[in-house]
Amino acid sequence: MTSTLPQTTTIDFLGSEIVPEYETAKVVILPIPYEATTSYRKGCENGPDALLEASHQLECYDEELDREICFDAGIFTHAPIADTRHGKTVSDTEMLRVTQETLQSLIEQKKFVISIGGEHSITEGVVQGYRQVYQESFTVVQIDAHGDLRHEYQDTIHSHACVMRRIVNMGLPTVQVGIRAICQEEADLIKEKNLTVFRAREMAFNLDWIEKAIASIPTEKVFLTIDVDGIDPSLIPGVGTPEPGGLNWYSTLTFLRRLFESKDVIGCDVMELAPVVDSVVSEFTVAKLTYKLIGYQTLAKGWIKD
Ligand SMILES: [Mn+2]
Repeated sequence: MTSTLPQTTTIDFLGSEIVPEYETAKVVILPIPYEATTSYRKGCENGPDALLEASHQLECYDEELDREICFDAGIFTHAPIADTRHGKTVSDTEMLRVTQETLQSLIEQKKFVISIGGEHSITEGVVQGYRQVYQESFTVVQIDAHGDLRHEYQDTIHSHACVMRRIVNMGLPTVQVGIRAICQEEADLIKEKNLTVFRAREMAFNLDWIEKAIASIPTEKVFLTIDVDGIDPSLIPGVGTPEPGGLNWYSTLTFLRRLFESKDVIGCDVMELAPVVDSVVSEFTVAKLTYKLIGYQTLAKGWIKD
């Protein structure tokens, strides 16, 4: 466990002109460019840098919140961890260990961390970091096209397709939103354990699901994991396993704002961005989504500066 300040990265969220001192930053962006088990389209190890570069095109001023949120929150970008780029090998055990330890250290320093991936299997290590610090239970709210509830996939239990099964096995409550692709094993598990699942098919035609989903969360504290393929691939085509029929932009934002207002969101991650050559739509959309998370948390926690 390190007690020194985290090393800075070469690409800062929103750009280097507005980076606060680490000590004063409420928010830490933690890039985790790890990819080992993606099974269809590859490239999510390049997600974090693409998101960070795209964030330089964001307006600091959030027109919904009527604030330059970045100056209220203070956003510090951490150096990448568990980096598999350029052919580097990081074992799943090592990725989970460094992720858990880094999260634990940042949470103990009272930072609101947004981990950016990288493949979804990383979330197991992220959530373990919160479990080291928080004694009380918290709910893992997942936005995703997929259940990620398989026990094992392609000979590993630490696959992107298994991450929510690991979390269910930790004994944490879960609420899954936007789900539209599961296998028989997952369908059986959902019934057997009576898991809370909001299916995209049932969410498509009215917005009732937003309040129902909030009401279904059994704890005050929430960890939010977003696999960006939960949102419709027409908005974010740059994912490893695209599925039609996903969440639209404004219902996603409405849900997230309600979630941050009504619950204590202790952390979040944004996973599985895999950039598409010659298109910046995906990374810009995910960068904007990340800034919206920061904005909603800033409002919810009263970080607003006069
Ligand atoms: Mn997914």
